[in-house]
Amino acid sequence: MRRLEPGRLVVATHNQGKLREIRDLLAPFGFDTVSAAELGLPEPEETGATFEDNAILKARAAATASGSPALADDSGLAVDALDGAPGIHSARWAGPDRDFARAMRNLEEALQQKGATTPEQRTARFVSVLAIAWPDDHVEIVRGEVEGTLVWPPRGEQGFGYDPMFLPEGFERTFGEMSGEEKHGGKPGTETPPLSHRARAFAILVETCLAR
Ligand code: ITT
Repeated sequence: MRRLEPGRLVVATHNQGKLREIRDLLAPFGFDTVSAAELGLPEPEETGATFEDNAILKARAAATASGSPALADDSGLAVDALDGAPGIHSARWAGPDRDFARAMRNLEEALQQKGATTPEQRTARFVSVLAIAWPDDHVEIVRGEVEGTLVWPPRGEQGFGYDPMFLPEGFERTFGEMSGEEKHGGKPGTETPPLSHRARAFAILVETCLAR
């Protein structure tokens, strides 16, 4: 595994919710972060067949265009009753104007069509694959997942995307009802384990690429 040296790090995302979370997670490490959106980099087309493919594609595009290391996140919600959908197409379900109220309604409709009404029939997991790419094309990737069930109606105004529908296993509040801190769970180095898919992936990244 290659260590990420202090300095400028491009956060290769155009999603404000993700950017906020990644900046929170990176805060203790002292990088000089700038997002792909802030640099005016184009959004690469996500043509990969897996979260890994798409994370690498986004990180490489930003590292090549900026000349700095870049961190990308490809993530999504995999619903068991829907054979893993929306999965890598989670953002697309929200349409071009990124309307997640609509995406959640579509998801609920798809669950109703499958007759998925009990919590046992409504299991899902959030997946986050983080990729760091360097301008010389070297890449490191890690993956984090969190299991839960989908509730209806959506609950809470915090977080982003599908958070108001996602009740993580062992909790009584949806990600939409949690502060950023709660959704991340314990910080690396503390006794509380990380909670969200992104925080879990990040904890592995800390061990492999960021540990001093
Ligand atoms: P970038 O590619 O620019 O990073 P994007 O929104 O297109 O932004 P993805 O292709 O990885 O990102 O799509 C992931 C979608 O999955 C995202 O738009 C959310 O709808 C959903 N998602 C991922 N992580 C989530 C989280 O922590 N909470 C709620 N929804 C999440």
